[in-house]
Amino acid sequence: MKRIATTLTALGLAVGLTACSDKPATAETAAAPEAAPPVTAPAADMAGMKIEATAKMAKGTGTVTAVSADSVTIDHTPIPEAGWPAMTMAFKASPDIAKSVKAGDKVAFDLKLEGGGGEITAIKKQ
Ligand SMILES: [Cu+2]
Repeated sequence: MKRIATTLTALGLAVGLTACSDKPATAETAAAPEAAPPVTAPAADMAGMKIEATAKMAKGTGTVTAVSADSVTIDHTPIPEAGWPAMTMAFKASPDIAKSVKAGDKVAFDLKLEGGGGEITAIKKQ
């Protein structure tokens, strides 16, 4: 009840000020409190985007520096989809993909982003 009284007082002041200054500011002032609640909506959307991002695909290019049975290490250029700068890192890869490249190969690859890393789903020598 006290809050309502305060609000009414504030509105009264706003109307009073508007009447004096003769500006159409009242509409904006009155609209502001109504516009505030939806601010939570974008936050919820962001949470949804994060979940989506964990299963996101990305493309990259770089030079293979090492290969193991189930990983390919690539000195890659920046990958904006993952928010990564250029760096050398090991990616998970199926044996078939790992077998198809060797250290020194310049490659273009598709990544399935997961956690802080990624799995190479396709790789092609350039
Ligand atoms: Cu990286």
